[in-house]
Amino acid sequence: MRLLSWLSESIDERPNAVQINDRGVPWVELRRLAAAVADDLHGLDRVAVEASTDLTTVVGVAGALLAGTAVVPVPPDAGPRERDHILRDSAAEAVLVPAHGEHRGDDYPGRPLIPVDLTRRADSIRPEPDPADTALILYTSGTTGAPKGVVLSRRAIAACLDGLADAWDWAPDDLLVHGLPLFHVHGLVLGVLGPLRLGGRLHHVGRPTPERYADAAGSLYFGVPTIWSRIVAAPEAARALRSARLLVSGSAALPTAVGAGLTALTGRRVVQRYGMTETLITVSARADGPHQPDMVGLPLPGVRTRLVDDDGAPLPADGETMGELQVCGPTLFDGYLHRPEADAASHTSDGWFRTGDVATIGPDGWHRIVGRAATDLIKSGGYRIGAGEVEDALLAHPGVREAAVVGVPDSDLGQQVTAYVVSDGVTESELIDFVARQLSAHKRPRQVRRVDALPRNALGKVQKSRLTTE
Ligand code: MCA
Ligand code: AMP
Repeated sequence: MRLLSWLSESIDERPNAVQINDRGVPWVELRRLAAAVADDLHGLDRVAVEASTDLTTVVGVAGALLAGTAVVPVPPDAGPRERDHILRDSAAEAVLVPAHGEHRGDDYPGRPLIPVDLTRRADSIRPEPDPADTALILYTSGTTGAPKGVVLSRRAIAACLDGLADAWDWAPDDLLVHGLPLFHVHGLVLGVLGPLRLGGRLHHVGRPTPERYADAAGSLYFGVPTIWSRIVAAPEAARALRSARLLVSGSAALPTAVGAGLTALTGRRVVQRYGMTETLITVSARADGPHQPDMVGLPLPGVRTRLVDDDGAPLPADGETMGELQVCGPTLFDGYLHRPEADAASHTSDGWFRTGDVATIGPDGWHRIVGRAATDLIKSGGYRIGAGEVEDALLAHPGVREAAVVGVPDSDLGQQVTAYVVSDGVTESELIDFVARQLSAHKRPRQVRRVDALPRNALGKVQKSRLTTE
């Protein structure tokens, strides 16, 4: 079966079947627009895509995948530091950009720009690439250093989407609504490639405000907990979601009160699912199955999970014992680009992926995610942010002598990026803007606190736990 089977075969002429912000096209049109991009890319192995929230991103990604060219999404607001790293590390041969966008040629020095032109169409049909070929290289943060490229095969994406179609009864009569960024798994793989493979209609509302979710009248909604929490705080908008079939939450822990509040206002329970960039979605509750608040569900078809202690010894699935969650199965990535040592560190000798998440598994197989083992990976608004990358960006400022970044609990974002700095002659807002200009804006500290010195142990290592407690 083709990766984008619905798009490749669709004769569906309904208007606005795929709508991003205010611009929509029927499926047949999208197929012809993507075929024109595929013609332009013929022979390229890897192309970067400026992943703005725009129809051109969907057309560009679809065109590349039809052509068998691997896609490297670039966050549209990535500053020069982050963008240069992604382009250099991925060795993308060209960049797909909106034909009439506001990007500047010097944002992508040394790379040919290929415009995605929504006035061009083609009818070419090409053979389906090998399922083992790379579909996406997604850049994601580790605890230290620059983001790593996560290599995802066409086969892994197909396995993930088919598993979710089964779990959620996702079908061609669904209207999927969301407002997620198009450069991560949630918004791009589930939120765009999902409809391109499984059919239905897609309405991306742009910014995910409660009012826009309410007005879209979808049957299936995706959101991160921050979005659901803002919807609960807007009861009128929440009530409009009563007509939806399924509300799905993921990317971070859904607070119990938010899930309960949403159910009270909509009459709909919230299905949770769990995954990572490296593993895609591995565990989910079912649309037609039992509901357990605070739990993320059962493994998807073909996925196996286990809990281990600090020494890697197996732990019981008794619903109480906490351990590191390890996973294996058809949705897993093919490794980090050029990082054999990171591959080795993240896998066990018998080939399981170490998620770094602490979980319990019940006798009934239901999973509960307790939290992350490492404190240097922050989840803010559903975005994964490496403390080390933000610290490196702060230290590039001449006024900053030392920096330590932590995630502080926050009722809106889950965690808030907070920086402690030893600095001279620079204000809090200057440092926030300095980071926002170098990296994607969501990685900027929301607060910067000046300290005289960072607390360190006898070996000179920063003791981050003392920063937030003292
Ligand atoms: C603010 N902005 C700035 C600055 N401050 N720009 C430059 N300099 C500054 N100092 C801009 C931002 O760029 C943005 O612009 C606007 O102001 C608001 O940004 P922000 O404050 O960050 O928005 P927010 O309200 O805090 O966003 C909340 C959110 C967002 C919408 C929930 O966090 C979000 O979209 N989260 C989704 C993350 C996600 O998809 N994660 C999935 C990872 P502009 O207006 O242009 O936007 S994949 C994953 O986890 C897996 C596999 C899974 O399980 O799903
Ligand atoms: P990312 O690689 O950005 O997709 O982030 C993956 C991480 O998000 C996981 O390792 C978890 O810590 C977290 N995560 C994803 N889904 C959930 C969920 N449903 N509940 C709790 N944490 C989640």
